Amino acid sequence: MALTRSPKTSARGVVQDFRAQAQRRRRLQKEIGEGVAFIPTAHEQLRNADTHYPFRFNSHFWYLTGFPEPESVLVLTGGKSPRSILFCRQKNMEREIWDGYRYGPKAAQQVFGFTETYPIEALDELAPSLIAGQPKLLYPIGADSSFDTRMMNWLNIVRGKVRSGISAPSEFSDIRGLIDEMRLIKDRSEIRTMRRSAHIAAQAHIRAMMATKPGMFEYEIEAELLHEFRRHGAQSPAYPSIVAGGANGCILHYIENSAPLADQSLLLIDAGCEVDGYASDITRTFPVNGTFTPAQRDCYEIVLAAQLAAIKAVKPGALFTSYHDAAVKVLVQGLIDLKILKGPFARVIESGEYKRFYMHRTGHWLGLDVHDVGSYSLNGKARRLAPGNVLTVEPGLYIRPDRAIPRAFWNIGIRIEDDVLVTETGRDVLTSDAPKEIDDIESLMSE
Ligand SMILES: [Mn+2]
Repeated sequence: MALTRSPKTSARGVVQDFRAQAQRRRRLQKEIGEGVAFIPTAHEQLRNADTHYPFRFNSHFWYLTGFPEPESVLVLTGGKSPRSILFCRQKNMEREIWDGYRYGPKAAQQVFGFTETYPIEALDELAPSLIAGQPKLLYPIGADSSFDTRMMNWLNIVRGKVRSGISAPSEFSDIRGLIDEMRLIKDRSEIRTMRRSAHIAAQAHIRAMMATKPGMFEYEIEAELLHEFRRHGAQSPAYPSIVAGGANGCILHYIENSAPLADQSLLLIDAGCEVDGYASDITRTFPVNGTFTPAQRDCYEIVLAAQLAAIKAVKPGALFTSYHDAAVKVLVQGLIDLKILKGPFARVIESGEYKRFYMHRTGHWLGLDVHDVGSYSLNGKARRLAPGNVLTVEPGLYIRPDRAIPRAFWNIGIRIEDDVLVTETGRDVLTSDAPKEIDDIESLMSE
């Protein structure tokens, strides 16, 4: 029964360890210095009538706590006597019978290692005293207008006491900036979870390839993905799965997944799962009937060569933009070779003409958010990659019907996407279990 399980054991029966989160809090407290930071989790969101969407914690809050319940706020103070304080829901037998286990402040303090915990109802009363005397106040400014309003009320209560010798903060800063910077470099515990997320998603793509036959519907393949995610313990997809047959593959964010799969067409699947908060993000494109047509093969080989060149450009010290540039060069040369674009090469690059067929960037940071936090540039210049960065590498080609282009190329939409960890010496492709070489795909699909 849910009410009696040990608070240290997760719903999956795994004994949980929150030392990594405690260590992140200590690092952030050092960054904060003299000051106080408030980091609330997400709100529960209504779906319709009285039904909620499944609760998903705020990623920053989760990164620093691992605490899964709504109605929780983390407060950190830095300086000489740092405090880490959690405000959370109280135990409530009645609600726990209906909705499930709640830690309550006492168990939360013991399991998660906070210095203090209080019921969430005490926040309005205690917040002004936590703010008083601090020179600096940090919180996610503007992220949630109801929290902004509460924060200003607490601040004004402190300001109202200035004549009695209490000082109010004069410096205000968005706490997200400091946490974003930390989240860019994944620690060992994060890398372990991201490998698991990547591995499960790769298995799902293999299963989709094996299940696909002409005449099936896109949603049938989506169901295979979802079943594979869930049966390995992923809590949910990391984002709505894109299962796009034929022309739908040229719609970048196609999520209807309602069309039948035609013989001789391609199927583009962009799908990843979320494991303990961490996203994987894989795209594979393969022929519905298991064999590439010559035109599909020509285009696929270009995208694959572009992706391999881009992956090679991912290494510590390289500019973030360099792997995109590497992919574009291969794609442009390929399109010129196929006579879909007219050279010279330098002019096509310069004019950006290729953007008709390749209109997005080659990747993004990956982590707790599928498009993870962290800036891509510093002082107006592209950031340099560092060990611990995780990013996606996902070039593509999308050819819509156009009388200037041979009909065999129409409605070919191809993207190949892997998740890549930057290491001390180069890179580690976390999603390499999902086949992408033509021979490997065709032989898997002929089984
Ligand atoms: Mn992606």
